[in-house]
Amino acid sequence: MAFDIVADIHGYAGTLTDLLAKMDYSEGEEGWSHPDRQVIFLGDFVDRGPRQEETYRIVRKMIENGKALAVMGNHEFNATAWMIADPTSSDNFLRSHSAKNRSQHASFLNQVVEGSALHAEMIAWFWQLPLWLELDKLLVVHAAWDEKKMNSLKPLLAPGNKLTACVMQRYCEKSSETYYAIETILKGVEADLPPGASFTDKDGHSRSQIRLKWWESGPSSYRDAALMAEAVVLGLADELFLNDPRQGHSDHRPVFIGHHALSGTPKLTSAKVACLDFSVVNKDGFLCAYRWSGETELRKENLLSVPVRA
Ligand SMILES: [Mn+2]
Repeated sequence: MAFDIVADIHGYAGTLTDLLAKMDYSEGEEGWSHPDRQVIFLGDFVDRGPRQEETYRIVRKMIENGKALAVMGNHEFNATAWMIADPTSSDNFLRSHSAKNRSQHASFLNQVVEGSALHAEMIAWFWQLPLWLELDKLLVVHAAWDEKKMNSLKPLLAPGNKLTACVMQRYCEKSSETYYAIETILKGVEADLPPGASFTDKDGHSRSQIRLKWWESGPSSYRDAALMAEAVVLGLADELFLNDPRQGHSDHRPVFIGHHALSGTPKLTSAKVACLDFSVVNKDGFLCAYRWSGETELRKENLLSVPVRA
């Protein structure tokens, strides 16, 4: 099977259909399809963008008609946790309904109407998304492939690597193995900057942690180890970092990830790991895909992208 792996969409349904059309998919009675290829979506269908319900409908229809596969992103996980009662937390929900969390989720809650039947339907569908896909010749996960952490989750997951109430409950304990496993898989591997160092993210928040190229290992500077937008990377120290959480990656299969909000013209991350998230949420961002046809070494000519449109 040949797959077109598509990055984080965040409600940009028009940009998604631009990308599908560019890859010679067409829309028929059964939704978008290609005669001999399938899409694999990397998650993060919702939050931020203008047409979140439509994005959900396009993706869901493709999956139900056997034209696509998908994994869960951290935004679907957070949307699910937002709805789960947690009597032990200060405001009774697994994901706190704090002002900060509500503002991050506001465009979704407004577009689907919080508490509506559509809201419940979408959350029920999010539960069905696998946390990762391990195929014969390729690996797909939203942010980081970590076999040890995946193995720790497997006994707690439903068949097909899907969330369960048990996983959600254990995730509540912020020091649990389950919490760290979910955080790594869906949000990536992070390291602290040197004491006193920080950068400002796109929402204006000061950050003292960077996201890492988790598949590498060995001595590295903060700058070389970071998997982040270019403007952030160039501002990082060119000195070796300590307390390195990276474990390398030995699986021979290529890995596709999203999540890391890279900037600039889409380019291939490496021959074995491709991050396809080029920030569709930015006005100069791109929605990016990789057209995979069985190769074990990824090739830059198989990357394809379209500029964002509302
Ligand atoms: Mn994400």
